[in-house]
Amino acid sequence: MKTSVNQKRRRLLKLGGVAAILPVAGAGNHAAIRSAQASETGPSPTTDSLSASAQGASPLTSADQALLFQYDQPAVESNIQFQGLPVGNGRLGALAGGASEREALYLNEITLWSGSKDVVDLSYTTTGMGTYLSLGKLYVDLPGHAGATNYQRSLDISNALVRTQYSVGGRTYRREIFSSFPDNVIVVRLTSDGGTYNGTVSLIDGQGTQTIGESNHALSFSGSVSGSGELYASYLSVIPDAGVARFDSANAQIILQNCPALTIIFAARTDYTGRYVDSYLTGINPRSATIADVTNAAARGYWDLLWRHVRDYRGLFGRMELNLGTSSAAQKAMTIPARLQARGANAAVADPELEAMYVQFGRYLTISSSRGSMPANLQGLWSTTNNPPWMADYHTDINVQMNYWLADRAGLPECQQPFADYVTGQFPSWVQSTRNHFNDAANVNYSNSNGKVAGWTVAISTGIYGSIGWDWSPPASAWYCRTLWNHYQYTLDKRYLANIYPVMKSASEFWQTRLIRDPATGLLIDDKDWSPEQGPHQQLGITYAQELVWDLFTNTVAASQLLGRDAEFAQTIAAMKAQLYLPKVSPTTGQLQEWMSDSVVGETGHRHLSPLIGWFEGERITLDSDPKLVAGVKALLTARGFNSFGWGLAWRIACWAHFHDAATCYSMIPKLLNYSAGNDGVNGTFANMFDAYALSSNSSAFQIDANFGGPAAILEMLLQSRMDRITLLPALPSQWGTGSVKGLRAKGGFAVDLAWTSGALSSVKLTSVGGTRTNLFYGNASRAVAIPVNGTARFDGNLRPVSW
Ligand code: FUC
Repeated sequence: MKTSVNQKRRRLLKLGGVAAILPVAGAGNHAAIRSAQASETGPSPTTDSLSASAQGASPLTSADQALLFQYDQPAVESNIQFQGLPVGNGRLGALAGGASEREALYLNEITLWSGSKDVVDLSYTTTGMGTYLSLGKLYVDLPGHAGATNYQRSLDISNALVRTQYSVGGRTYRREIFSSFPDNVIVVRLTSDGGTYNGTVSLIDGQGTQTIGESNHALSFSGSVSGSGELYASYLSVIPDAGVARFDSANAQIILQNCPALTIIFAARTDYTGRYVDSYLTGINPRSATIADVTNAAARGYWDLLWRHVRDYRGLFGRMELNLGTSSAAQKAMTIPARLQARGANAAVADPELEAMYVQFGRYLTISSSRGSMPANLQGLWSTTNNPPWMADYHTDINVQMNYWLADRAGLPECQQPFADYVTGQFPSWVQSTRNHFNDAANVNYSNSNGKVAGWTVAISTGIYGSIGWDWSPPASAWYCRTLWNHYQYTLDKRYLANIYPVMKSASEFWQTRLIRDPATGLLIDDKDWSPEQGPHQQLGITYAQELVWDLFTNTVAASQLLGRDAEFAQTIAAMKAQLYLPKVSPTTGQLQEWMSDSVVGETGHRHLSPLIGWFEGERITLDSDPKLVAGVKALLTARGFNSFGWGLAWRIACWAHFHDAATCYSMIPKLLNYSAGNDGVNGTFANMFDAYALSSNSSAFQIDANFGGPAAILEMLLQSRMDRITLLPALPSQWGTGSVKGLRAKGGFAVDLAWTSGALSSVKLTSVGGTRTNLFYGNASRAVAIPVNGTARFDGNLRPVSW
């Protein structure tokens, strides 16, 4: 491409200032965990003043204050799942490898799935229930940049940017990568201090279609997923500031020649709608929409794209700040793999800034994988193959629910909406499958003995075209409803409640029809079932189900009253709730029973905490409950052990936080943060901070649940809430002696800021986000609070009102 001097100058003004304003922090320049508002300092002194004045003050948190994960090596491409740095706009994402000679982006679009519609697939196959698929790869090959020196890359979660910087031949080269929610594109910007880029840009369809060269140095692919027939398309444009970018038809790639800087803009879409009424797909090829995405983004120019992205992201991310104390200079100087190794190796040496960053990383992943489209799946959004573990689906017996433990607690209520949209969108399929297939002869382990069926439930796995896979799991619908209800508890949003209510009512109808009478007690119990995921099948009255049905009936009655609907139905299920068999403490073991009889035996230390669901995240059993019952819960939790992996640890920490046992909670955090290389069969955290789930002695899989559940459990150590109460610092470990949190959310409709000094609460600020009344608890102090909607109230460390 030939560019006139004036064109070149204009482009440089629009695009070229970015390298100057985004210095990559040097080693040892780790983030202070501090006020995000205070850290929005505007452009750094090196800002290109022309561009800055044209665009207004920078929304970027400056590099010396941002939360950064730093590395001195690129990802090895074959390990990109464990080492690649994630970007995502809730739908369109990538893992970036960052090698100097080859930038590799492993691309995903969260709705790209195989599978059939409305199938009950007991054998759990990729053709029946389906699997999440890889969108493809984007490569920028720069052979001349091999052997770079001064290499650094980082993930900056304050600004949602991946950056790389290195030197070749005395020149410095920089990259920035982000996925923009407002503009629906992934953007890669390459700049240099007087160097040039010579190489290729290529795009590979994960489903195998041929990449096409388009006019104006663009590439595209599009196709239809075999089986599901889902249509997908992608489009990529390479925009050099100067030099040449041209299409090489022999190899279907763009050739770069002597480009001092360039911008790559990538878009992808599918025809998925998420709605049963559309049969989930429009049948309209999304190609023109992806061309429009790229064209519109290119017209804005890099600076504007970056600004819009960062403003949008910070609008969510900046809502919560967390300070758990200060790490040592030596800790802050470490790269992430070394820092994780150190954290796991020596449980006694706290790294409070890393622990706070782990929480904020969970928020980053929430914003990046759960916005405006599908819920975060087993791998969030970031899967690198067409055969991800467990299809990277939606698992209903802990995993997808745990994915939504964090959003509302951490000030990201809109990120819960994809889960609600998913359930309400699939609901008609699930009702139909339950009606038509739940009582099939093949479902001998779970079907209703009375031969009747109503309402809905699902299997252990759910896909995206209304299909469900593996064994039926009768209590799964009740747990999905708990996740839906939870969002109402935090937001008091009645419009949302009206939207989810039919789903809750229908799940209650399922149980109204399914519950049977226990001949021994005359009480209502679950029919044949399996306690996830252990012990014998065909068990009656399992604790997991009794607790979840109690929860479902309680919340459905509350919802019906709040909405003024179905009074008679609510009365009926309230009466059934009063007749539910409630789990007992075993006289022999002293533990809460997982099954109705002690003669049923499972693994004491099993990874699942299914029978503890009424303790967390359910609310039936609390510290105020019958002491014998509480002791039984504690005995079972103790027997389950303290050594688990990702989600098993996260669930355990949340449970121990409800016993106000800070030391036990904290003892499990180094295990969550223990470094896993990916090929060592170690549980913990990979170099890219993704959760590592060991599958065998030489392989671990990425499973995202603990990346949300771990941070949520940490927040439960700082604040616990129910509709009428907020307990402050219930499990604060000595390692986080002095700190603060701003923007935590509490059930009952509140945002809470807390500060503490030497282990003692020093100040509380409560802001209504819809709530007006609650009761604050701290240690032995308590206080009833009434504030107007959107009002605030402040208290000192003894919960005495303070006027500031
Ligand atoms: C559940 C768990 C497994 C795994 C899988 C994805 O079945 O029991 O441990 O997390 O989900």
